[in-house]
Amino acid sequence: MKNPLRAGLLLMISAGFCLPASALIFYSTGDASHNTNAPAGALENSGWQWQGEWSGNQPYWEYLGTPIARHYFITAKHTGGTASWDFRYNGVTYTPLAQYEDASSDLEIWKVKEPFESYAPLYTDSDESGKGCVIFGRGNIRGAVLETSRTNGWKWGARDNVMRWGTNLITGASTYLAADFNGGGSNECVVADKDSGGAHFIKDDAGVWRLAGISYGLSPSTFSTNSSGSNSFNAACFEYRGLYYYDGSWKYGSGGQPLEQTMYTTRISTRYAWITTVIGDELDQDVDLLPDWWESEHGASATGMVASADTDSDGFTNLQEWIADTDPTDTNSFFEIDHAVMLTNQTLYFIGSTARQYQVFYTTNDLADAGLTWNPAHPDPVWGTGSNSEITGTNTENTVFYRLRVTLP
Ligand SMILES: [Ca+2]
Ligand SMILES: [Ca+2]
Ligand SMILES: [Ca+2]
Repeated sequence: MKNPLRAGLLLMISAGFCLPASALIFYSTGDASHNTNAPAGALENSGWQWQGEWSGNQPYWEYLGTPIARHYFITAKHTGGTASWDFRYNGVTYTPLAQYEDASSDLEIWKVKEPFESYAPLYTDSDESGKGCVIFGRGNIRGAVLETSRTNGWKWGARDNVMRWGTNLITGASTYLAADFNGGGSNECVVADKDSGGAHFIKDDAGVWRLAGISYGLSPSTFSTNSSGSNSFNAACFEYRGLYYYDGSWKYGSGGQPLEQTMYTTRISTRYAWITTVIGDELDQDVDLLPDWWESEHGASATGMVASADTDSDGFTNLQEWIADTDPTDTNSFFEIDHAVMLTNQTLYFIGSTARQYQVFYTTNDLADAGLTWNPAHPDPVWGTGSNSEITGTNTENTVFYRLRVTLP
């Protein structure tokens, strides 16, 4: 039985039944401040920067989610999130708009209203087994030693809602990624209650850290010292011979080898097709902010354009041309104010995309002034209307400079 990481919630899954998981518990230390800052060195940029917080219980940010496209983040279905919850990423709070539950796994994707400025690449290869992974969680810390007569694990301690990172080695990859709790280095961890939704990142053969899994649960996670389970407790345990454990029924741990708890993680690579159907046109495999479809249309392949390059030498990078919805292969197609008519009401004309929003700003400063102030010339951004797009300012100054801003919603 695999126990998903949220205490009290039981999920039926094809492999048996599971109890959800939460905060990381380390083999090497019970120090609650261990690994509470972004990993450095060989593990720098291994996913910490792509963790967002997901909660319906503010001021506590209970779970984690990972942005995977401009308007989508992925988390664990068994967290039970609803549209009334908030998602917070890099200090910005995002509004959930739509929920997509995977019928075949514990994955859940949410569409949000406001766009993400960055998002994580996905692990799509099926070679996860044997690779190390970096894990993020914000659940329970390590509690009391399980048994005083021997060291075989720790009970789940208090929940401090602090994000931590740890590592483990993936030893199996089928429906879930599996990793054992057996002391593999100073950062080895397993998940505990409220770590659900946290990400597991693996480095691919090209050296890019990618989202490979979402924390699901542990097997077993509930133990007892008697056959009835009357004094049951949750624990991180690397040797449960001599203890009773719950696996659909109470069983006794026995045998000739140590019984190590196994962590199960919902696998991204086997659900990639479903993920791409949800995020659709926003799929951006190389996470350079240019969607695959746009790179395919204008470049050599779905990942063949360089965002910072100016392919057609018109002075605008490919990323700027995507934002403005201009043609990155046509030197005559770029973002500009076409002309202005200066009457009582001053109107700017431009070629505007119907898929982009525009706003005019003005300043009465000289453009060479330090601390130039730009003011909106009209209240709200407006959608482009094609080659005849126009915006009339409501400002009344006699001498001003205008500028036009384009936004990708
Ligand atoms: Ca791209
Ligand atoms: Ca260009
Ligand atoms: Ca162009």
